[in-house]
Amino acid sequence: MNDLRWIHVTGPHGDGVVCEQGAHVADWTPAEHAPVLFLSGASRMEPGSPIRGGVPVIFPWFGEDPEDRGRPAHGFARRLPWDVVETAEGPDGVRVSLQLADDEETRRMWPHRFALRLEAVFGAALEMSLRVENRDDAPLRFEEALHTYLAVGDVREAKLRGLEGTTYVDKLDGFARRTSGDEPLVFDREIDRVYLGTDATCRVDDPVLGRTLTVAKEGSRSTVVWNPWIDKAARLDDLDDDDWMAMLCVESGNVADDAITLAPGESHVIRVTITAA
Ligand code: TA6
Repeated sequence: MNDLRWIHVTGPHGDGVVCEQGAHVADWTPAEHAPVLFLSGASRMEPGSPIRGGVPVIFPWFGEDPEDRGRPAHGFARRLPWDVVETAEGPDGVRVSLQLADDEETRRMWPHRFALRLEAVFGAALEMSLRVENRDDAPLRFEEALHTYLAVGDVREAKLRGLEGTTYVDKLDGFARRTSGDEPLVFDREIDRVYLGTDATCRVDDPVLGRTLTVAKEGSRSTVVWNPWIDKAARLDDLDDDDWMAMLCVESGNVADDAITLAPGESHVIRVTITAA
């Protein structure tokens, strides 16, 4: 049976799970806390299908195929098997490293040579890094994101701080560009926004679970905030109808205006640190 392969990590400060497909962090449960990442119970768990929840690795484009050629939404990296490079106990927790390099299949979809490396440290914090290397002899332009699904008690009671006064693209209103107000973000409808030019740390206050989740980042200028709300959740067959209440995507990447261009041989790293308190 051609099943997905999983790496289970346990440590004194927290446990985690990574799927080799997509180097997909599927769970992080710090000691003394409930799981910090949302994972859909209805997710397809089969080779080639994106996992709904956790931290999908989005590369080399964000959203629909930019050339409208029918290539997979959010790129191909999350659908392919990565190679496990290392699993090692360290001072901050257990580190798992995986890599993906171009091959005939990726070059048919995207004619470039590259290498990706995803590292995740599962401890009192979840530390993730995504390194992109240009192995081509021409410049490499790409979008990327660590598409984090946070677990919340009830999104209607949550507040997101850190994106006040920030320009965003509203994907629900013809990609119109707006600037957010001075108040924390609250959730009473579907939201799908790409905040641009921001390296801000985001904090999600969750009064239902009695915690604040912090998403700090380096090397990322875009933050995407998404909740499907009732109607879109009902249309997604890999999400249970009420799951919209239990999740909030706070994604760290480089999208649209913030896309990255690397010279031959150059590399770029995004780092994301998630904590619960
Ligand atoms: O993160 C925002 C978004 O681009 C939404 O528009 C929604 O499509 C979400 O990603 C999930 O995309 P997926 O391809 O995983 O269903």
